[in-house]
Amino acid sequence: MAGDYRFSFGPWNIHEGADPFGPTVRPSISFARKLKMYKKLGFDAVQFHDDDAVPDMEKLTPAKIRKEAAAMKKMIASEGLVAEFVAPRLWEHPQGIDGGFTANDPACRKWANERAKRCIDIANALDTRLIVLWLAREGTYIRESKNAIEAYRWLLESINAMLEYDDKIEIAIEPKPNEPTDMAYVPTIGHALAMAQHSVDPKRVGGLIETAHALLAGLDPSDEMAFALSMGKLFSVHLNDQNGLKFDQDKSFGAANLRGAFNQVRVLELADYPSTGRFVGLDVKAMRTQKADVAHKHLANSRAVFLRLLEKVRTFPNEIAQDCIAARDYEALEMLVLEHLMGS
Ligand code: XUL
Ligand code: MN
Repeated sequence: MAGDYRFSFGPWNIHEGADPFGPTVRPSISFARKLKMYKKLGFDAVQFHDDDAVPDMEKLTPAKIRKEAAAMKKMIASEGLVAEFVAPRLWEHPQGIDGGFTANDPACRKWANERAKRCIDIANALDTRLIVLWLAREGTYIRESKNAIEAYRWLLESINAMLEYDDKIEIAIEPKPNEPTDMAYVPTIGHALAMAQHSVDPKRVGGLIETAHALLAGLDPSDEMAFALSMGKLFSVHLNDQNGLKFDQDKSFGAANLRGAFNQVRVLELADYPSTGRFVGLDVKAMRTQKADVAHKHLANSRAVFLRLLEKVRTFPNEIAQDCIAARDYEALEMLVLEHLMGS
């Protein structure tokens, strides 16, 4: 029972297992084969980086990029899938080495703004209005290397340029406090939504909240979601999990903190998230130890955990909870939650 929730993931979520300390451990799976896995795993939409949709786009003219993106649209449609969003992948290109939108070199900033326009062209061809900005290298390794005031202004100018390039697109900023940079700009949803309000079209700028990113910022993911939901600004989520303050783990949803996962499902349900028409995105990685033929289980498992927790949310004894709240007996409420999660 999926409720009315619809799920998405990105092709990078089925991967070869390389990490900073070791090479790949599984063979690559072609994009066409990955697409065939989506429906079987219970997913309806594909999250794209611009160059997932149009590989080698830097070598192509804008017209050719649009043509290849249109071919990709046909390919996903033939599998019964839609595109959820497109995100400009600035962080792998040499010109994005110091960040793109906030690079000190004006030539790099120009490149990033042009690339963002091509990303919008791709989104149009894929028939999605949503652009995700994960601001990977927009930040610093050492604080003195940039003027942060100037950098935030450049970032806003880039967001405005995107909104002005296309009056239909929506931008979801995906905050993350660190990694790959030491200190990232826009580390929380509060920063993202403050920028949104200062843009030329605030209603078209919102956020995508990833569980692990909120945890890395020392914040509660469900409250981060609630903050955006209270303003109608939660444009997507990246559910996953994170075991404490370390590298961005992208563990399966609920794997480290099942109660935390319950609260994320609860807040989405409280806001009737499916009625917004938005997708529940997952951003999960298989463990490096996983063998190739079972390196997709983390996706189906994360979705299954979401649906089990949805059942827990929907069967939660709300009346008893209200009595506990009225009596301000939060110890009783705590036990009620734990008993409910453990089952009888
Ligand atoms: C990085 C991350 C990205 C974005 C998409 O931490 O989460 O995969 O979600 O660019
Ligand atoms: Mn993510």
